[in-house]
Amino acid sequence: MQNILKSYYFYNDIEKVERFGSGHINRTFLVTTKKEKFIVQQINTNVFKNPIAVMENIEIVTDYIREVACEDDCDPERAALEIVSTLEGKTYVTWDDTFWRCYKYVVGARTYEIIEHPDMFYEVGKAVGVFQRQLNNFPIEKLHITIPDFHNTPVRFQKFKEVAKRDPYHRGLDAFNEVKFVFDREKGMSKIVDLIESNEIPIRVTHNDTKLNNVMIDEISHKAICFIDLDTVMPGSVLYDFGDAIRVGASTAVEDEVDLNKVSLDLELFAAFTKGFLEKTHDILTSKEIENLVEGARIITLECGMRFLTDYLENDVYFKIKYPTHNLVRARTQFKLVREIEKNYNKLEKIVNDILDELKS
Ligand code: ADP
Ligand code: GN1
Ligand code: MG
Repeated sequence: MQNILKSYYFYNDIEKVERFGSGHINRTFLVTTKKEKFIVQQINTNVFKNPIAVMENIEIVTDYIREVACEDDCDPERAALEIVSTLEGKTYVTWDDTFWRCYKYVVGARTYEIIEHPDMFYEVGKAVGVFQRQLNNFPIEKLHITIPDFHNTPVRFQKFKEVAKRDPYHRGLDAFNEVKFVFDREKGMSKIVDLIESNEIPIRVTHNDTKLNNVMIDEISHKAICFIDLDTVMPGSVLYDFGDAIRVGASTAVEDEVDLNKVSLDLELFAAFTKGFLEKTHDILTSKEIENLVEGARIITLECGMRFLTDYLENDVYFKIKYPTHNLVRARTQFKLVREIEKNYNKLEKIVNDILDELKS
């Protein structure tokens, strides 16, 4: 770690280094100096096989947001994540086989694991919409595909099926109900991929990981400042960005809640987010995209649960865990939410349509 930190101009001013955040992928440290704070991260190269491509994507997207796309309601100082270059002027630093980077800490803001008030989620909805708006004219061909088929749900299902059949760690019996839950929903899993392939919905620049703890929220105003964790910015479908934010933010419990009675989908939160999101995007999205927002939430929640379950069956090689059944617990909460979305499907679609009618009137 010393060797990494020595690559940065603030090395001699460092007062404290501590582990930080609750992301499932990277190793994150908060570095406090006399004057400023920084986030120093070891990129997970098991997940990101080409970290240089990841950094190139982040650099061009954040530069674009700051320089081209920051509208009047956006503070250019905090509009986008800011990479801190090394003394040699590089966006990353390597040591042995490890790969590191540094960001400025977004001042006066923090992340949340659970929404505390509908107004807060309305602001997050606006932030997902603003992100989409800001990158609407971004030259998408400049982006690297850093994880192929990241949100290709049928491809994820094939992987799940193969692992479930092989059951290499004999965990399948403990997860019998969850494995069945996924198999029962094979039909319909390819809806978004099919819409993309038939050109019925467009490919856009998307974040692909819009869960709540990837958005910085102002500590005083509770407005959403900017998205962080831009590792998965890639060409994709806006349906996943909408859906992934709903998956976490409209849930009444945290992603790894053990007591499933506490896990449900809060329709008021869904409405608050959707209102903010559509206010910013209704004029740029196609009607086919808007028609499929609820399906986007259902599919991404199912996909995420299936990914947790696959990882459980594979003995936890992808997501960080705190105890042996952590991934199984996470899969269960996701499947409870899928059931909730299925149960309330018509109500959710009505919420979307009512908001749209209001915006158009
Ligand atoms: P992971 O890919 O592991 O989720 P993240 O980039 O999301 O990694 O970082 C983990 C956590 O660290 C975030 O949820 C957030 O709380 C915090 N964090 C990351 N970057 C910043 C930043 N620039 N400013 C403030 N906090 C940050
Ligand atoms: C991971 O990195 P983090 O914790 O923000 C994962 C997402 C999942 C999410 C589930 C690169 O996000 O795809 O939806 O966990 N990121 C990657 O909480 O796989
Ligand atoms: Mg994260």
